[in-house]
Amino acid sequence: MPERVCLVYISAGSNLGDRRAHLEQGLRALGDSGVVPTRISSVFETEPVDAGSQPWFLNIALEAKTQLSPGALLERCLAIELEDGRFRPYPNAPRTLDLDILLYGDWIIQTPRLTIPHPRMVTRRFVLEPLAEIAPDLCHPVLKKTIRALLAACPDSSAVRLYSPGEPR
Ligand code: PH2
Ligand code: MG
Ligand code: MG
Repeated sequence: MPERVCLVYISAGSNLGDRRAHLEQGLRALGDSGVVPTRISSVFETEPVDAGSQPWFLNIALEAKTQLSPGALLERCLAIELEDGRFRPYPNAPRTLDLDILLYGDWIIQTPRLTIPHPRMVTRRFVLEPLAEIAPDLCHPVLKKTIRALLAACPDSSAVRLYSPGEPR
């Protein structure tokens, strides 16, 4: 375990069951695992991207402090998804909870199991909008652009809007 505390950014999503409760359970479980949220975005309701015909998602982004190594953080995220009841019948199936590591400090990691920065974060509005709300001036360590600039240049036109429960779509 690295001795230094690292600031990490995680995208969380849910499009199955009580979506909001799954996101809240994810936040609680991360905190209990030593991944302490320092900033949490609003909840956004988002159109599915690259996932066929599926229910819409709730997505958030969070900033957290942790002493877990990148590999240990990945294992914790996967374990929390499972503990929350995630079941993977086929790739990109609807999910109760998905926790994706976007950034780990300014580290650049490429292993068979883990690529950081997350390779698809800059092409997905459902990731960039919540992230820009909590960290607009954060710099992408490979592209050397801020999250604000990446969002402004994002070609993804899928719908991403603030979630207000009860409102008709
Ligand atoms: N996650 C995916 C694929 N597509 N679309 C939205 N709107 N939100 C997601 O979290 C999402 C997705 C793969 O993990
Ligand atoms: Mg994902
Ligand atoms: Mg995932």
